[in-house]
Amino acid sequence: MQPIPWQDKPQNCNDVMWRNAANPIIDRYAIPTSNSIFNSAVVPFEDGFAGVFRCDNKAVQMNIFAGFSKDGVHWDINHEPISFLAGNTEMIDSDYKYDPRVTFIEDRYWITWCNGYHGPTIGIGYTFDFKEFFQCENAFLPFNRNGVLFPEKINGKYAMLSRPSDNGHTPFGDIYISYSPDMKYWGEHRCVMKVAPFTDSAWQCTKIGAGPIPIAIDEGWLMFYHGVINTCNGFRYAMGAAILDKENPDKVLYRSQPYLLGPAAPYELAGDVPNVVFPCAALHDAKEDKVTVYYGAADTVVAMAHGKLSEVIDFIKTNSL
Ligand code: BMA
Repeated sequence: MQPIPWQDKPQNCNDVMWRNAANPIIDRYAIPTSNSIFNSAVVPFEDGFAGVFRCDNKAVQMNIFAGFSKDGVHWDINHEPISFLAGNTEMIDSDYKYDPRVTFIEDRYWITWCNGYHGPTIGIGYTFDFKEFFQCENAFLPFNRNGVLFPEKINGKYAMLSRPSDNGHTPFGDIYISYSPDMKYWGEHRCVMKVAPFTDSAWQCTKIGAGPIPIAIDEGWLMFYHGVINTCNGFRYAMGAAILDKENPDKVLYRSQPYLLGPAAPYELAGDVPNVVFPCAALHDAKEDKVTVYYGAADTVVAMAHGKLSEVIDFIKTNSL
């Protein structure tokens, strides 16, 4: 397996997570049709990496595209969007696709995304090779966003985080978990985590949503997520993290009171939607004690942030809400 993309912490940096100096690693115009490429997901694949990328075109239509990389930093993104064959159901409508997540479970790569079906809900698909893709039943009724699968079955069932929402820019939102025996029928919906009180942790007081696929650690599941505050100039999206119980992930063990990464770099502060840090994927190496998060910046480009796994976990525990 390829080493995960990494850069050591700059000497003058006191933060737990730091930005890659080459950010943004994917430019908004990286394919001929794109207006912006952001909120995208990557996984180890063959002798490098593969990913599913949100590329909005210049008509500002949202769709997802496959891409490949040897080192996780330099990406070749297909110029045509993913076209799906019927998976575990007849072909279902998809007015748009955005904010993909990807994980390998058992024998294939599963993809979830925000699927346009009479409004946003959670679409599911799979691929074995990132060439041929299959679309399954939507997981939930509209409206829902931020569907994020766990990378393995929990108590014998597939598990997915999601964030019930509205048809617009949703001024609310908590994280729920649902279970499925077969990736088709979802139930046993439980609340995982709600927004924080304004006076305790204002950056996550308006809405929260799961980010990358949760990472299995000794303490439970490490879940990076985005938190939003509604300011006089609109929403501001930052990244925090929580640790969920391994067997019962609707139980939150720790949750970061301060954010781990907030909009501060120029490419996070300015773009099509200013002040957005939106994590959708993470690569980790437990032996090397490394985690690299991929995030969309200002709804325009893709960037990376790095941290020592043990330091991130320590930070969440010692700065827990
Ligand atoms: C959310 C989604 C994300 C986007 C964010 C900030 O509702 O649309 O794709 O990054 O808003 O605009």
